[in-house]
Amino acid sequence: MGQRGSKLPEARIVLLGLDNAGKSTLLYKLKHNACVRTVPTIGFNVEMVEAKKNRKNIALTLWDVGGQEQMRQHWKSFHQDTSAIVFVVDSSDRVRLDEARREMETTLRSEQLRGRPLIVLANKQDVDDALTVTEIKERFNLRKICVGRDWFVQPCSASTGFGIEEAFRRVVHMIKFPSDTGMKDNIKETVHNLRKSSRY
Ligand SMILES: Nc1nc2c(ncn2[C@@H]2O[C@H](COP(=O)(O)OP(=O)(O)OP(=O)(O)O)[C@@H](O)[C@H]2O)c(=O)[nH]1
Ligand SMILES: [Mg+2]
Repeated sequence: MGQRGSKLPEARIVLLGLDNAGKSTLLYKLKHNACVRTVPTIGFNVEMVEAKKNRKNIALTLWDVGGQEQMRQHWKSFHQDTSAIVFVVDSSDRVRLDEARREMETTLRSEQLRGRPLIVLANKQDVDDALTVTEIKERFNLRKICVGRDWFVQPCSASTGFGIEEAFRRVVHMIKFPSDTGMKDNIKETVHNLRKSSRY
């Protein structure tokens, strides 16, 4: 189990998804329970939140990675030692649903993410005519592409907070701890490696 100053067991979660999906809005809603006005993320944001698993306190390190096209080549730098993938979808953007599906499929092919649970957040449910969970499951063909891993689709709105707590209860429930898999987490070391390996 990773141990930092907090001495809590840690697990690393990566938030991925197209630009404008709502990843940073979600991150700050979770961290500060505030609806923060965001700008497109160039690089990444990282926050730690505490949660309870099996009645024990744990720390989740949430990596929110920019989703713009030029950022996606860097997503793989965040795969290592990840306990769960949270893939955020803008359910109101029917036009880019196929693009989101392609990016998710590419992500799931990563060897480093093999067997890691996937939580798809069907975000922006507050928008009229947003795609439903059933539509997203079908359009992403999740039953087929998630063979060999646990997965779940959670409807939510990062703006209003609807579904967010439930989503993260799911994440906590589904993750396996680094101690179970020989993983470690070290934010400083990861940031150092990311800076070395990328030019954004
Ligand atoms: N209506 C609605 N708007 C949302 C919701 N979540 C995020 N937004 C808006 O969507 C826009 C993009 O949100 P971000 O959180 O910056 O998106 P992102 O996924 O971090 O985008 P990148 O950093 O470019 O990858 C902002 O204008 C948010 O206010 C939601 O649940 N409902
Ligand atoms: Mg962002």
